[in-house]
Amino acid sequence: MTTPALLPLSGRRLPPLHPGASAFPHHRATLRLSEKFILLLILSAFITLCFGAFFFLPDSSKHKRFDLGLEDVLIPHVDTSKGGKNLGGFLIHGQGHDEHRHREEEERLRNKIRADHEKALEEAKEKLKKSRDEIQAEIQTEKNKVVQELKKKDSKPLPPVPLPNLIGVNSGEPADPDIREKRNKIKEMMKHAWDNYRQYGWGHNELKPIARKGHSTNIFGNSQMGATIVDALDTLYIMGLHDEFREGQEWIDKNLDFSVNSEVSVFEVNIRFIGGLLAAYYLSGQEVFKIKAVQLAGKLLPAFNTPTGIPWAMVNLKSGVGRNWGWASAGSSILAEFGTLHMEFVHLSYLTGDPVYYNKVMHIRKLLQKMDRPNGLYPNYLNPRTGRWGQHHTSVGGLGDSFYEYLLKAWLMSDKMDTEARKMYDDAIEAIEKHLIRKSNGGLTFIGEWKNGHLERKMGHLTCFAGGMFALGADGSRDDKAGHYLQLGAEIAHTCHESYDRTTLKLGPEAFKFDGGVEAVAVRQNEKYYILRPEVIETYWYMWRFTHDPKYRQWGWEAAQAIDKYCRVSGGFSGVKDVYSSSPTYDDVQQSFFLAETLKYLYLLFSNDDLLPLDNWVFNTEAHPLPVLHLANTTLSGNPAYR
Ligand code: DMJ
Repeated sequence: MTTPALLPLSGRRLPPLHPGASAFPHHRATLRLSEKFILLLILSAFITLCFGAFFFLPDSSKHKRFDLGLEDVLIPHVDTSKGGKNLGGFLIHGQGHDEHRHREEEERLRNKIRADHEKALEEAKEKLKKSRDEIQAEIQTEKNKVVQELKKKDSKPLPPVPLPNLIGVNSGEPADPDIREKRNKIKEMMKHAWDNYRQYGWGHNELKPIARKGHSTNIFGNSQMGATIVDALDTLYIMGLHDEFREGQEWIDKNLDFSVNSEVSVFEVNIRFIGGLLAAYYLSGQEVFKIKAVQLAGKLLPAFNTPTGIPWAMVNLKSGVGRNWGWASAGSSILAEFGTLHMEFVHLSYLTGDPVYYNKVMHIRKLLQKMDRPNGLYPNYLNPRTGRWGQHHTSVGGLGDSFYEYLLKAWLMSDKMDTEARKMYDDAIEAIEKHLIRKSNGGLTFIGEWKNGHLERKMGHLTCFAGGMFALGADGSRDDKAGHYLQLGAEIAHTCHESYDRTTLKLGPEAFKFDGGVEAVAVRQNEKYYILRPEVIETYWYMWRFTHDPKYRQWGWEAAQAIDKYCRVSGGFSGVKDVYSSSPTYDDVQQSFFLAETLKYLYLLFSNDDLLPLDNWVFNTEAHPLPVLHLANTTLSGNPAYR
């Protein structure tokens, strides 16, 4: 027999008996006081158990009431004065006759339960006889019914708005046969990426091109939202891949459903889904994309319910509950995330006539304007509860990048009317030039990161987009420094090209240093990967548009060839883990931005400038083109900012 463990309330074990001692040392007829005490203890525990069981056993009267829905048997009442019996709040009337009736009812109940069970059993047997495909088809039909119902509920007609000037959506054919061939090669790469996703990952967010199956990450939540379809649509459209575009449209129409219990990144869903849907709408004129974009935007709005109006990083599309990334400094929201909503939200207000979206992003802007900025720089972290900065880290790469981009693009997208945004951009860029931009010993211009009071001489692949941004912002810059900013863009493009050229695969690493004799080279193993990112090619394209210097097409072609040689596999395109290794291993992910951005920028690089001209279109940070809005001519009810 084992000694019963005696646990006092505090949870601490009582001191053990001395070694070799029994818990019941004297088995004599006469019980000593301590033995009596133990027996008493056991007896009282037993009584407590019985007492507890009496109270906690399920109340059968409740079961009748709620599980079977037989309200007709039990009348909710508490008045026992008329000879009724009160059973847990429900009253059964009369004794003799009523008892008989009660027995009959019980019998009826039992029969009903039996009959229900048998029916359920029969149904289950029938189901099992069906093939897997038949069962799946039935589930799909049910799902479609629900989707149709939801559609009816959600698709309130939107007010008609004057469409902006949508020019250059299907032109750009180059006359030069060599350039045409290159452009066709990029289109072929797009087809390879799409066809394999179509075959192996359809409806999933992304593709694993080696395992040949769907892939997803936490930014998309836990449901299949077809991120690659939505992200790729406008690229398919401008490349003239119309059958593929229609397939995508059909999937979106039938399957893209946002009433899912899924926690997604507000930023990623905005730039990839809302941006992608809006661009597809403007290019093709198909209403379904506009309707879906508006439905989705409505699901993101609860993320703004914070004490400051700075949105959470993530929101559950069903419950509307938001929260921030666990890794972010002191529960902060991220500058590049809450600061990269403006373009899409302005378009949403424009298309719906509802100022709610516009007000949300303008509120963020106003709040940021009021805040102190260390050295004129915007830190990457801001706490949405307190409205205070988190760690004073500043970056033009990850965590900061597209905030600056959207200030400039807000101005451009408003047909240069939004001068407040332009001023914020100019101020920010001046501080960045002063504190973050340096020349390396070897003469390469780089943009470092501000961390804990000093400059880290490291630049990310993400930061390379800034070359294009400087060039795009050159025209209209303060003190007429257009030439200076175009030159800065060219220097960043050169540095980023070097980061590609100094690798074995001629593909750029995730981050590269300018320190201790190292120039534009990754040092840490976990910074040597290339995941099909677009930023360097994006900068080549902007520089090409503004300068027509053939070197940018040359550099873009080098990158395209390297991607085709080292990232292409029979099941699509994959990222590589080490750009300095001659036998690289794959990460087995075909990112949705490869189709949305990398291939689109390459295609535009080998197209004429009349395809999506920059005077009429502004590209969001995921390369989705949105038309310039001549807001001065647009009146939005209730919003003075639009008048
Ligand atoms: C894209 O999703 C967007 O460009 C975003 O702004 C940051 N980076 C990825 C691609 O690298």
